Amino acid sequence: MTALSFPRCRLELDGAVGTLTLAHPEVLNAISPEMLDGLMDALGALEDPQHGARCLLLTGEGRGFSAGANLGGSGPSTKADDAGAVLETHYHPLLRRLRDLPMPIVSAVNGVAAGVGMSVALMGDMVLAARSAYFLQAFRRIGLVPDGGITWMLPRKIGMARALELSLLGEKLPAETALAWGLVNRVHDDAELMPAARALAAELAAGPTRALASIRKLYWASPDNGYEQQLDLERRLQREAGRTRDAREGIRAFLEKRKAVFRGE
Ligand code: T3D
Repeated sequence: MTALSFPRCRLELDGAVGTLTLAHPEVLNAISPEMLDGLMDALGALEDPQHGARCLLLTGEGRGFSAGANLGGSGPSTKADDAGAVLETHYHPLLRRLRDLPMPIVSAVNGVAAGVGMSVALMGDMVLAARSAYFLQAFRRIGLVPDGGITWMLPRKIGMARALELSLLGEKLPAETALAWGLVNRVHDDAELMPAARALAAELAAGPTRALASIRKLYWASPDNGYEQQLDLERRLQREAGRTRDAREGIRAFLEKRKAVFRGE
């Protein structure tokens, strides 16, 4: 295993799984520009081919996933003229990078995911939550509006009525309710969360990575595409997938009645 440290986060590379941990537990991993720079650098290391990572596992250190933007130090309160500036300079590049990552993302929500911390947690293609975890649209509690792409994502995942309710009332959404609403994929007993998340990440990391990356692309494109555009995109990405070594191996393995061995090529 290789462990790499970055400002307010760390990346552990174990086989083909890269675990990226938000690491500022004293403030429930509240996100600062420093942490955002660290996360960008960590993603750079994750994508470095020499590490061979084929799945990202995202989680938080301590009892929280993230309490959203760090309200101390250089937080929004110090930017009365433009509380959104850091979105453009720091958050949006990170979110776009996660959206475009050429490998699947598993989020393990180990505790509270509040404010923009909830936006980051929900960047997981598969979101697993500890039974004690909860989500919180904290923004309205401090007189701000939801950000980090959440007003695009929430209505698409849980419908407009529930999205508005969460954001307008700013009440806690427990993990079990998030599961019932389709916001998370699985809820695990707290002690079981990380073993389950690691097992899922390892399974995805052993998959046909290029096809999985294209599947991510298809679903990210789907909400904004018409049916015809989506058919075209499927056609284009299928051509690419069909040319991979993994597709040749997958079909050969099926015909030979054995388990395919994918290499992410
Ligand atoms: O310019 C921009 O950045 C714009 C972008 C804005 C995006 C946003 O995310 S805005 C929303 C920011 N987040 C919040 O408003 C949530 C604030 N936190 C809370 O409401 C509560 O901490 C929680 C409900 C999340 C958890 O409550 P609890 O009781 O489990 O923990 P706690 O005691 O409140 O927090 C533990 C410590 O973390 C505490 O420090 P202390 O007293 O032990 O020294 C607390 O102050 C600190 N902490 C928690 N959240 C933040 C924080 N410190 C800085 N920033 C935080 N967001």
